[in-house]
Amino acid sequence: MKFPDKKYNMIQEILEKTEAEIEKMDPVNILIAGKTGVGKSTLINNVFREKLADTGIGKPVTKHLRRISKEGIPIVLYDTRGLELEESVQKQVKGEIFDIVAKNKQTKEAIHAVYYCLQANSSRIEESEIDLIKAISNKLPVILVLTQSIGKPAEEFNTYLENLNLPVAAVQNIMAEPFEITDDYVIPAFGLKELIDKTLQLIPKEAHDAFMNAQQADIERKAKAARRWASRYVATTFGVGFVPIPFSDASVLVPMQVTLLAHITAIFGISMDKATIVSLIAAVGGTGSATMIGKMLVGNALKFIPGAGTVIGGIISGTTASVVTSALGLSYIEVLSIIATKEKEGESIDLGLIERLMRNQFKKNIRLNRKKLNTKELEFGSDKALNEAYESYRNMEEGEGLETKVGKVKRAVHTFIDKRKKRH
Ligand SMILES: Nc1nc2c(ncn2[C@@H]2O[C@H](COP(=O)(O)OP(=O)(O)O)[C@@H](O)[C@H]2O)c(=O)[nH]1
Ligand SMILES: [Mg+2]
Repeated sequence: MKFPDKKYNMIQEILEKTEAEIEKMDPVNILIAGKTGVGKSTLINNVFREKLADTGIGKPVTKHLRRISKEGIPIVLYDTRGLELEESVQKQVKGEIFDIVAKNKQTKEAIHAVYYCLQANSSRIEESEIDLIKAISNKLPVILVLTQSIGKPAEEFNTYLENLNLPVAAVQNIMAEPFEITDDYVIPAFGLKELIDKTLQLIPKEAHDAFMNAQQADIERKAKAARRWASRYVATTFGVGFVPIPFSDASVLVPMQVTLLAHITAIFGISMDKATIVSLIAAVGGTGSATMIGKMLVGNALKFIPGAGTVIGGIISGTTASVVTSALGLSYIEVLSIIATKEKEGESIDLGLIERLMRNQFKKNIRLNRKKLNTKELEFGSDKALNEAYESYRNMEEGEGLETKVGKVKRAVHTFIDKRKKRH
């Protein structure tokens, strides 16, 4: 393991390692088929990060197929067009789909699954489309995605489809974006988490990490995947073989923590810039050299452990190291979940609040892990922990709002008083 020197820049290292990890991932490749206007782009923009249909690089690979990708997101999407046109064009599209499936087979761009989109308020589908669905299903797992699903019409269409007995792998009704019927009657979005679940069941295991990174419809699931990996990493790193180290050498923990944070960022999949990482690390360890960050992290952690008997004679045991590191990982995942949720909803993130939240969660998780370690092996929190983190962030936001409101009122009152004074 590389021993970090004083100039070691933890943040840069985390960013570089994360990028390298994502580049190393084999992308997940999905074909999205369906007539123009059914909701393919809306689906893509809501299931995957960064509004991929709008912001991704779309390259026409054939006349009717567009390959969509974006740097830093390990996914390749193939979007079709022209299926609504006359039969001769439909035949071309069909031919192009099969060509690309055959061409990419056995390569890194082999298509893993197909979302075949049909509008759920249709009454029937044409023979040619039925043939196409059957033909693709022979080669690849197809999920029939029934878009813009609304109540009864969708139910009737589902019954009609069931009777057709198509050889598809799964069917999923969705509403990718809230649908406004009137100003005060809105059908909320639904079905995307289920679509994520069904997709994960159909694509190969090797593509799971990439898919998890790219999707944004199920943030809890991202957090779970990250926790599962982190818990294994901490257990193997600080398990039986861990040699106790002197506190003054706490910086030897830094490379492990960099690996932890970089891998979490990579499997979580988040569009995060340097400023955010700086805030998160600064919150728990400062931004100085590795030696300093290492000591601060451990030092801060020890402060939060009531009656810490762990640094006997200035030695950090495997237990202490794993408490500190797992608390770091857990807090990081909780905060990433909040950042990802805000990002998905297009809301801004307050870095100051994020920093405070990271510190609070770290404190909380140190205590939690310590208690758990006394009784059984290290266990990572549940969705309850995640919900609590959301709750604290929301409270913090509201708290801020209240303060500024109070401030405004105060200022207004003073101005009023000042004016009156002047008048008299
Ligand atoms: N509210 C809402 N509108 C949708 C949804 N899906 C599609 N639409 C509407 O249908 C139009 C066409 O969808 P689009 O995604 O562009 O279809 P594409 O041609 O298959 O890519 C959009 O402009 C939306 O107005 C949805 O889930 N919710
Ligand atoms: Mg489109």
